[in-house]
Amino acid sequence: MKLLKASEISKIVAKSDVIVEIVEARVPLELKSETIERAAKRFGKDYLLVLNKCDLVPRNICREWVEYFTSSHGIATVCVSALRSIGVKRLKRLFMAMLKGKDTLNVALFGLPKVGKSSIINALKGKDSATTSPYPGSWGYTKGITVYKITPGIYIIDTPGYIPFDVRGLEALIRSRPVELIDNPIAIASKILKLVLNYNEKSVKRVYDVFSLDPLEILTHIAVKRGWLYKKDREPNIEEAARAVIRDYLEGKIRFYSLPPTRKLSDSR
Ligand SMILES: Nc1nc2c(ncn2[C@@H]2O[C@H](COP(=O)(O)OP(=O)(O)OP(=O)(O)O)[C@@H](O)[C@H]2O)c(=O)[nH]1
Ligand SMILES: [Mg+2]
Repeated sequence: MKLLKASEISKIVAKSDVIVEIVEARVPLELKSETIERAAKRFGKDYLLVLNKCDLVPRNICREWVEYFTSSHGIATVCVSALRSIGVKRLKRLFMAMLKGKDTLNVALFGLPKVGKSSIINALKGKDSATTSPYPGSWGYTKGITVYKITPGIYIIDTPGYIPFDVRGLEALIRSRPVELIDNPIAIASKILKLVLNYNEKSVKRVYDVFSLDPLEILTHIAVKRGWLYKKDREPNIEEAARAVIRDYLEGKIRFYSLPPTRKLSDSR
């Protein structure tokens, strides 16, 4: 699976006018990197943070995240959903305003695999030009740097997913390789379930129809319910269930969202 190399970032930033970092509105802080913002500053380029997949998060929570980044950190931030075309026209208008007085505007998109970089380009263009895919490395993921013309004068650079050195832990692990190649999927899926349960106990029940706070119990339930049993001893294949949970998490099937650090956890339940 091809990822964007750190050494390629400076070259792209140097050639661009606007640097856009894409994260998911569900877990913005787990996906945001200092690397992109710093590169934009170093080259004196405009930097914009886009919280994509806002269709998976209540509107007021998206607003709170925008407020958090804009007011507390002075970062220009917008919420969009490439899939549902929410906020896309606004984003386009923003780029058109930035184009004023120039012949061309080159906009570079960066972000971890599967945050929706190529989907945003398609939403801006109004048709499927850039290939997209649901899981890291699955057919259609972005393998190279490609430039797309959005409207006369506005060019958007799509880049392969990037795993920044300062984004570690769960998100980096599940996005840096195809789900089939993840080592120890049971430990990773257990972390996902614990994270989701911490924010919203009900969401696991909604997807898997089991109420438990024990990840292994949940994985066993999924394996039994779906008939995933080892042939030799008929024991539940919880490894298969774990990979299913990782895919569901990446696909946004498990409805959950994190909250800005300024917000109390109990407020969301
Ligand atoms: N729910 C939801 N899903 C989205 C949204 N945008 C993209 N997706 C889905 O997220 C997955 C990844 O989208 P891509 O556009 O391929 O992501 P990418 O960042 O270009 O991924 P790489 O090229 O692998 O780095 C796809 O299954 C999309 O359908 C969105 O706004 N909402
Ligand atoms: Mg892509």
